Amino acid sequence: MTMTDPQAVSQPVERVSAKTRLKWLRDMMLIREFELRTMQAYQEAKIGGFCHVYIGQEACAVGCIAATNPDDPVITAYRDHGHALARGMEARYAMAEMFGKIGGCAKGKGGSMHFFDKRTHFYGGHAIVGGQTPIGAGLAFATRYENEVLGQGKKRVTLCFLGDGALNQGALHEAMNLCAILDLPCIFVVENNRYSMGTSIERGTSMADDLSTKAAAYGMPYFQADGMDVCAVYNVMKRVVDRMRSEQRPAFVEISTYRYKGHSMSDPQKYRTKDEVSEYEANDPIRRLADALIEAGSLNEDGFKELNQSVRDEVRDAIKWAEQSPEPDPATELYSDVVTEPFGAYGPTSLPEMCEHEPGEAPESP
Ligand SMILES: Cc1ncc(C[n+]2csc(CCOP(=O)(O)OP(=O)(O)O)c2C)c(N)n1
Repeated sequence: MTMTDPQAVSQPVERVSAKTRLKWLRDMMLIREFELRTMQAYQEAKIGGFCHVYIGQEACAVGCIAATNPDDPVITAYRDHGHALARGMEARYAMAEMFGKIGGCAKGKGGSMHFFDKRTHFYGGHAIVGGQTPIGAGLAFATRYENEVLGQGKKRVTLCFLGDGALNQGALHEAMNLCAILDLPCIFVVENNRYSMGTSIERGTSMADDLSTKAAAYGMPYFQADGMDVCAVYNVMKRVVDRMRSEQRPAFVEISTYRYKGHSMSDPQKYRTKDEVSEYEANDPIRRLADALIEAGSLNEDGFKELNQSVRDEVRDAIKWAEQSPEPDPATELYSDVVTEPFGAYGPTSLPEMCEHEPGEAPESP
């Protein structure tokens, strides 16, 4: 069985309307502007904790998410602002979350790395490298269970984004194995930005020049996309998503991309040269799409400036809203939204024994 699917990657470019591509351009520009202003706010100490920006990788989130239905679950790691915005989270909820304010998507309790928005089926935002992958498998299990056992809902696919650094985490391999043996419709999307903090993929990952081997180990079809081209990402992902929706099994996609900024806000970036960064910046996904639209007569420089102004206004509004949003009140917020054991505080009773009770029927306190 060939793991790569040359057909899927060499098929002619799908026709996407200019209107849709203009929307993708704006979505990418919004993420870029959001991240630039985030960096600024972080430097002004308005944002605390860890903060990882997505600048350079915008085409991955936008192209992939465009290929899904709005109720397909999406989950990712800590570099999550771009995915959340691409999924439709409003910039003000995202920014207020960074500011630790009550108006944030997680009431300011999660911060930059822990965005969450059930309304848009965006399940985070996870800080432990690879930690999101078993949860992605669980989301895929839930959708199949809901469809096939409960007879509710429809066939859905889960998009589980991860960085190349997560390729070497045990949790990912357990998740991939489970998805393979249980036929779970989870698409593992590796955003290969070539670095895991300061470690290059060549130094940290076996078979770095052929990640299809990782998919082959679990019998998953493997696909590749150019992450600096949103249309290319969409074209590959649309086929993968459609195919996995009907086949209801897992797949593995590698998207080649690059982050222009450091790993986090405190990264001196000694592991790469300025020339290397400039080389990727010269192939910028936003400029690339804007140029293609201009060449096709669907956009002109004035239209581009207008788009720029509208995303600036949206992010400025988000910052204002975040600044004005109150701090969470510890008296009410410290103990709310805290998940405890389903039948009360965890005591000496073992969980399997507790699970024998019908839901809602609490056992005697131990
Ligand atoms: C289990 C675990 N080990 C180490 C870390 C520290 N850490 C945070 S981010 C990171 C690098 C991950 O790189 P990658 O998966 O390539 O994602 P990227 O930052 O490139 O998006 C590491 C090692 C962590 N958060 N969790």
